[in-house]
Amino acid sequence: MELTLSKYIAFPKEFVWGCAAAAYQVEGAWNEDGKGPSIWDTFVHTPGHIANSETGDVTVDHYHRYQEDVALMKSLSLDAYRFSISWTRVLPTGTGHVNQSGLDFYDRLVDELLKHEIEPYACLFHYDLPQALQDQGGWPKRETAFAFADYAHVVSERLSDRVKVWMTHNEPWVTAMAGYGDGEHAPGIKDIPAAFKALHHLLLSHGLAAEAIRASARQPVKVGITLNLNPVHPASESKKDRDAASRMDTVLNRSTLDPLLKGTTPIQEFAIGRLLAGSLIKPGDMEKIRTLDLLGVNYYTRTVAKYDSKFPVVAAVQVHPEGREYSGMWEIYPEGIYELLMRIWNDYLRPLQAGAAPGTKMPEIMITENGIPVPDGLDFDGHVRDERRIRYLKDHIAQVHHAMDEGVPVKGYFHWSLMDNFEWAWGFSQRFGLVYVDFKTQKRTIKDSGHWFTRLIQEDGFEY
Ligand code: GCO
Repeated sequence: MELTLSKYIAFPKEFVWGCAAAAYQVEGAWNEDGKGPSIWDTFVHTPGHIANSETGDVTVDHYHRYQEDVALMKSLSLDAYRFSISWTRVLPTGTGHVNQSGLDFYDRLVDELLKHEIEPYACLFHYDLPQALQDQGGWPKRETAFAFADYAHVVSERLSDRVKVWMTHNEPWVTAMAGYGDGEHAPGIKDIPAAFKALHHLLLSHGLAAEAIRASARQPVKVGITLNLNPVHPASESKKDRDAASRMDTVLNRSTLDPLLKGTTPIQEFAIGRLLAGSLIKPGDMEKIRTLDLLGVNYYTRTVAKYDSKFPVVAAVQVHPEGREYSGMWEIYPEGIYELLMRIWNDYLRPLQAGAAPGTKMPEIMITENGIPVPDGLDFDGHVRDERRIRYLKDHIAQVHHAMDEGVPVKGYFHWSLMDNFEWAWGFSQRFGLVYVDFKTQKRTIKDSGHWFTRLIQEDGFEY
């Protein structure tokens, strides 16, 4: 009989435990109180883009129910809440006229969080570009980066007396590649050169916004970014597949990590990059991009890559190995979060430990998203017995702890997500919350995983 000795996994008292969400996915009120249309409002109102033609018009109505939701966060004992700000609620056309009612909502939300001793982590951008700016070219256009910096200034001026931690972007790679590359996300454009231009301008806008936030901040602030990162494994040990995995890693991971943490870009390793680099990257851009107080890592799964010449740029395709466990969207691969943290530490952060050159101070590192979509439901007694999510949490948080044991200074973990919400092209079909939402009645019910997460936070650890 195999004896599996359980062990207690303990975290430092100052470790930050939180949940993450995003404006378009939870707020609703898509056209209320002066808010302008974003590309997601346009995208979901165009038939064929979203499963079951669902929209975020109302979603979980956080705009009106934020006090109830903050009380839920308190009951979960969260230390922090990572939310995003809707650019068009603040600047309806992206530039110019400031909608004070929009800023007032975020004022109220921040005050409610602080009243409940929950630290606000404000993310300025989570996919929802103002439609008016997309009409002028969107992220493939360099001017958009400067408009973003102006937006950052407006928000920082209003909130930075209370908000100490700022993320400029959520997953710039997804914004660029899913929005302008494969078109799965808004604005639904399929143009690979445009996607690479968008990625560079998104990273440049991070640097410009960081300057703007710091310039208008009314107290010392941390400015970070959150990146979607996956360890990439070859589908076989063949040279073709190993080379395919290396190319996939360059496009998926190094395309954001290198500029932000090394001040270089690997895109010239590809023909498309060599074609674009000269006109796209202006003198001084890479220095502007290389500024980071906090690196947020969004981890869900690994990528298994197989050589396939049919696929442009990387000549590789993601495959899904047999015999593995899958959730509603991905392979479940807990060791991947350990592998990823070790890679970031060894390849990017530890070399900065000395903090030699200006602007190369080693940033803090946090897990800013991790979670699993499973088809939860209410049992007869009103409970949501989401054991799979509890197992996912235990396995992944144990791997984070393993990386910390190996010296990686992880400072926090944010679960994706607080509540079930609108999962982009998947509509409401994928539930990620620690809190179950009946989308018809808006009734919130804390799932068993939410109760487990609360005990973890209160006890700073768990039996594994
Ligand atoms: C992302 C986003 C979230 C998603 C979550 C689950 O990583 O795509 O940050 O908006 O909802 O990751 O897919």
